[in-house]
Amino acid sequence: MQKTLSIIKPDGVQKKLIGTILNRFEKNGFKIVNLKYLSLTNDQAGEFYNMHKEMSFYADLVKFMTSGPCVPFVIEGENAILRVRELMGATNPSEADKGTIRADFAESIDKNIIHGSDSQESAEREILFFFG
Ligand code: 3AN
Repeated sequence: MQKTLSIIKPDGVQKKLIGTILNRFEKNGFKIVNLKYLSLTNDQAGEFYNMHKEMSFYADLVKFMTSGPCVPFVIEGENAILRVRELMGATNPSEADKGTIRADFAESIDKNIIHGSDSQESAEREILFFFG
């Protein structure tokens, strides 16, 4: 059993996809074990993505993540970290496999609907970040 952190990003909330996305995970056998609806401040978004601080897309990423409310949630299940990322699809939706959340709903690499922790270490850090 593993826990991982996912976020329905501002574009997902704006497009009224909260229920659809949570259902994707529930129907694939996962449990949602914590959830919030909030707006990130600049400082919070900057800290959450601090590993990307040197990247050209960092400023736009922070701007996008603070552009509206988002829904961070904790998913629990077998091999959750990897399987959640499989259900999300590739970072760039044009490269995401058919039937994945990003292939079905995301517009572009910078507005890509959903986040999912990429390792055990990230999952622990990110769950702590949102849920203490
Ligand atoms: P993932 O969310 O698939 O783990 P990361 O961690 O590499 O992807 O990137 C974090 C976020 O930064 C992505 N979800 C996306 O919103 C944004 N991002 C990543 N690469 C790019 C890029 N080349 N151009 C614009 N935004 C990007």
